[in-house]
Amino acid sequence: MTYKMTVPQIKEAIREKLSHSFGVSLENATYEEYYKAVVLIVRELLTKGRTEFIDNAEKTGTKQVYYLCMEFLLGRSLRNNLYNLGLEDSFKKALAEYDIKLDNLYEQEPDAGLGNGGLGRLAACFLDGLATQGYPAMGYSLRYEYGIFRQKLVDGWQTELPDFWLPGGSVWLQQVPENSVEVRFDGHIEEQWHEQYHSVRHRDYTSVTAIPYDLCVAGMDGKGISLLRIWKAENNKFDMNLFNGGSYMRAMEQQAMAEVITKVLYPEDNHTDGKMLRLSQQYFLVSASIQDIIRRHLFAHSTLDDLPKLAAIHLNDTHPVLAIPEMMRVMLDECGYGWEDAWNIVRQTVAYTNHTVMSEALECWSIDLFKMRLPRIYQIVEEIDRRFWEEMRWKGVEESKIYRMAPIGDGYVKMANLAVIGSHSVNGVSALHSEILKEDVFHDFYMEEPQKFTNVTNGIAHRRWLNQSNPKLSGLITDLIGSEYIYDAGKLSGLLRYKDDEAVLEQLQQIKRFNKVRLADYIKKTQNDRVDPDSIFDVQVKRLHEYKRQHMNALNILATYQWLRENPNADFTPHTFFFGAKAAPGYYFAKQIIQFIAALAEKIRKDDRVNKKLKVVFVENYCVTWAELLTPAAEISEQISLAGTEASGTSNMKFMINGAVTLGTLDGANVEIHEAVGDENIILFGMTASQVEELKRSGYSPRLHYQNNQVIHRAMDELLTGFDGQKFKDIFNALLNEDRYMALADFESYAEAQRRAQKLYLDQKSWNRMSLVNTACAGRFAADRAIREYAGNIWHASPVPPVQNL
Ligand code: DL6
Repeated sequence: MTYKMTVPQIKEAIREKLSHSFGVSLENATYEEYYKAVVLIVRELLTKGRTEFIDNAEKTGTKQVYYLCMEFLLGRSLRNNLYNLGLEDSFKKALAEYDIKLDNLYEQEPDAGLGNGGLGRLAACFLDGLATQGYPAMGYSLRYEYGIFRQKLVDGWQTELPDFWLPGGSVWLQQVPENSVEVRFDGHIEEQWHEQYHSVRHRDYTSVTAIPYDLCVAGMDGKGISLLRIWKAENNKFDMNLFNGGSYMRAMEQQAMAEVITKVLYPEDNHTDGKMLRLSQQYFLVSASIQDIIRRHLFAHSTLDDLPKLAAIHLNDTHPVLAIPEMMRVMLDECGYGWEDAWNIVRQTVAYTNHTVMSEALECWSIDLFKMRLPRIYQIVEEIDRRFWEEMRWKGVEESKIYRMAPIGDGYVKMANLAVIGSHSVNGVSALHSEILKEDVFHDFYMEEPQKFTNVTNGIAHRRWLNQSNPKLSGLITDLIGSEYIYDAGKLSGLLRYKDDEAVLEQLQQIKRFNKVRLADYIKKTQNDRVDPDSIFDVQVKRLHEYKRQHMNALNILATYQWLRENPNADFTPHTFFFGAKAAPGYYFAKQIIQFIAALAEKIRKDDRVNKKLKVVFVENYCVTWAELLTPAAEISEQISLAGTEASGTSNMKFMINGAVTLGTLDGANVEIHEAVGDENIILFGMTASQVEELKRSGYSPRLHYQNNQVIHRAMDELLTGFDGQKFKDIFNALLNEDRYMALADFESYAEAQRRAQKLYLDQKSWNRMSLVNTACAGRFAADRAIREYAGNIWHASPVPPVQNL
């Protein structure tokens, strides 16, 4: 279908929407109404495009991809959809004729913050990649009323404010009440054996209605459109008797209990706290989604036997893993399948991606809680467990090993084990991470079924993170190598031809400066802080977690500050360190690190001896929209996790494509970035994953680093004496006594890498060349490539054939 709209058509559509949907004239409409009118126009186009795309997929029997994930961190949608549909210019012109700036309408849109960080943003990038590559895909998630909290620092301490995104965000959502499904919790199970068959009755359950809301995501040129279906929990039972008896609150209770399921996104990243509500959210998502997938399939087919041929169900991390027993439940209890057949179908359809090696994030649910809330699902998991033991014993596997691999053990349901057992494919998200899964986290499983394990390195939606966020750089690239890279990011390598072209390198530098000024202006406007655009922009933005080692970065800044205040005339290129990070609300140590960074920023800001050369900015409420401004402006990309801890990272890829140089460890996808750009275009430091393991084995003593390294000693002491009215004793003690992520062991190497970066930066020409090489080599980190690998190696799916071939 064509999405072309002429300027007069757009003008008329806007006028009509304003008048019919909002009852206002062009003259009286607010920016918000203009924004919503434009969204409604785009939404209609997307819906039409999606219908046509899916019709073609169905006609051609193209396999459908279902991507289940508790998080989709979409950010804003308007610019992305207009860009991908090729309509940005026409809308800009049409609106200008009404004296409205399209950029101002973009500002009206709240970020859809339905995710915590990398995991959720990856899912959002994949919707773009799937659509652009022409795979018919649906994402499934929850319609959280409150997304990731808004972060506000009060005296440096993170506080959390609710993020009620729906007033500006719901205009993208189309409610589809006719596709609502029932999800059952609690109660008890009655099983009956008749001669031929066995029936299962779920009694006294709590019923919650799942209502779908759909949001379309356009791929490039709109040839493919992905659909994100997010479920809202409702229960419209209102107890009139209780109400009449004066128990007003109790009359509403059931409704409130149901609605709480999709009230708020859990703000934990790489951590799980085993709460009942979280389990309810997970089951709610998978039950509604699996029922929906099966309903869709049975609408066009008479059996589920061919489901694996026509559908791939992807479990993004362990959060949606209950999809496995839920699918079994539907097939056994509602579709009359026997165990073996149902199990084969499930295993051929479902695949699982692991996104973390953090033990605190590998989910386990207490059996008591699980059994009470999900009695039928528990029975099915027990049966999976029983059969697993039987099969492993039959294969002669050692008992202790079976115990480690079984889905039930130590009083818990172990979600990662269940995921591996119930899927036909397990992958990690970078080459190193996938190796660690095989060698460590899932080693027992790997020894039994090595063919199940594979790798798909993450990727980013480069059209969003380069073309849309950095129009000047993408404009230059298009001038130099044409626009094919927009469809095939591998073509960015054509830029390498210009790596010694002084004029091009000079242009790159100017574009970077433009983006730095743009960021500095925004920081002035939003945080009333002044940043020098001629200083080095050094950025670490990601969730606050000890393993990501923001505290090592801050400790090095503190040491640099100590040195500079004693040597104020030293030769030191002005350097601005940016941090953006949210801490999980209950993660006290992470909040202390934020406080440390904020106090350090303040201390340096007030010190006239150094504040022209050194600056720290803590970006409050880091989110997708902030990332879109920070990424194009960055010159140094801090990727400094302890080797072997970060599964992949994706900000490393976004920075790289925007020409920032990675200063990092050989962790996650940094290893592949290093491979892509070569030694001379990355600043590496620190231990490798195997050196980390070796140090753990031989015994790590952080105290020795404190005692033997004067720089560390002095910086840590200042944590104790404190600054800006605060002391950081807990951070001091944690570093001295445990230092779980070996910040002190890597400190010296990190400080040296920082000095190397300063030195390299002095030669602007060669720095610009490094920057160019990074952009040129970033093609392999596109989501399009990752999607092709998932489709080819895991889902065995193909794009919808072009219409003329139908
Ligand atoms: O795969 C996306 C992203 C990786 O890039 C990060 O390295 C990894 O930490 C993150 N994992 C999680 C895990 N989950 N939880 N909760 O967010 O996934």
